[in-house]
Amino acid sequence: MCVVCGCSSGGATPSDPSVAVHPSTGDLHFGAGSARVSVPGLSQARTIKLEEDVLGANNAIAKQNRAHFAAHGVRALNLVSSPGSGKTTLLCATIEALKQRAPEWDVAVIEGDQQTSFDADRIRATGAPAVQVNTGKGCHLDAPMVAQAFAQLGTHTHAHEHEHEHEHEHEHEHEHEHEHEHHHEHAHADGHHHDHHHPHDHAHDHGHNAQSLLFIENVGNLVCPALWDLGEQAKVAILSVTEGEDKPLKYPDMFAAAQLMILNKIDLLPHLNFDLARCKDYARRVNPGITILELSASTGEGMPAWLDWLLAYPAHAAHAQQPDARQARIAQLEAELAQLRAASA
Ligand SMILES: Nc1nc2c(ncn2[C@@H]2O[C@H](COP(=O)(O)OP(=O)(O)OP(=O)(O)O)[C@@H](O)[C@H]2O)c(=O)[nH]1
Ligand SMILES: [Zn+2]
Ligand SMILES: [Zn+2]
Ligand SMILES: [Zn+2]
Repeated sequence: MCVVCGCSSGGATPSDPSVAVHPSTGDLHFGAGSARVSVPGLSQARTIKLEEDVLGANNAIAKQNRAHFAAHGVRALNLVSSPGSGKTTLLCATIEALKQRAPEWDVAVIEGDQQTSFDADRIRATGAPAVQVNTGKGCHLDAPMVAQAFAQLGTHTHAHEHEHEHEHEHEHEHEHEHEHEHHHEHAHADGHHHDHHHPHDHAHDHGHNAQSLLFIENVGNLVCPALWDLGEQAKVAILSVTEGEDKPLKYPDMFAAAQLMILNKIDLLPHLNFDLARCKDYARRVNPGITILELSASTGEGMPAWLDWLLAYPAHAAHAQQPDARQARIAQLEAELAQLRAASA
């Protein structure tokens, strides 16, 4: 018997219960354990605990982001996809289209990429403010990155300057790291929570900023961004028809976490064997409630329905109140951790 892998002479079955071996093909499934991932040197229980801790820290900031966005009348959307699905192209087209359709809306973008700022430059070329976040080796944006990027955005600074003009005297204490200048202070009992219900009118809801969209282009990656709450109101998964219709089944977490799936590059359909109906069916299998839109960011086909969805967005805001996929995942992890503890006790 090999000490390292635990295989016995009778058959090559690893002792690690988190790895499942298919009896006939020998295929390995490292996500078969309760943690759904295998980390060398860590037990499933320890892995779950680690994930809980890391996600828990992220979630606390995400909650602050959500309150902060709400305080500024900002609706934040987290755009997730594989690399090259057309996120930046869609954003540029959307910003241009909104100039005509809804010029009163403020649009700003946080651009996540590992190394370059090409995409932020493309957004800035439309005239919309954009802040690039380079993640380096990181494969997803997290809530603290978004908090800091939001603080850099011009629209945000403007809002706070506006408050100053109105000479508010209320106290405002930011317990989290927040680099933007607050010319006023308000009391935040639970971290950064802008209380917009306090009696004197607060600049955050003076209304000039009430229709503001913040697009967060996540790092192109269909795996990690599903788990990370940035404080957005909705995740929008963009799948281009060149990627194959089975992506929702291959990356179920991502499509389960999204409220909307955009099928992009439909202008290419005549050249492909992409089965639209099957793709939609797969997406609905992992997420029965998902809205699906087909469009081409290049030709503009299908853009009106996307703009309708964006502009009707208050109707979708209820999602933000409901426990999202990630919270459900944490609850599931907690339950599994409790079971593991009970089993080992
Ligand atoms: N034919 C066609 N090409 C498109 C469409 N949308 C985007 N593209 C092309 O797809 C390529 C990738 O588009 P991007 O907008 O850079 O994609 P992205 O998702 O921002 O890429 P990353 O930031 O690298 O993840 C570019 O060559 C675009 O011109 C579309 O609707 N139809
Ligand atoms: Zn603020
Ligand atoms: Zn991009
Ligand atoms: Zn990641």
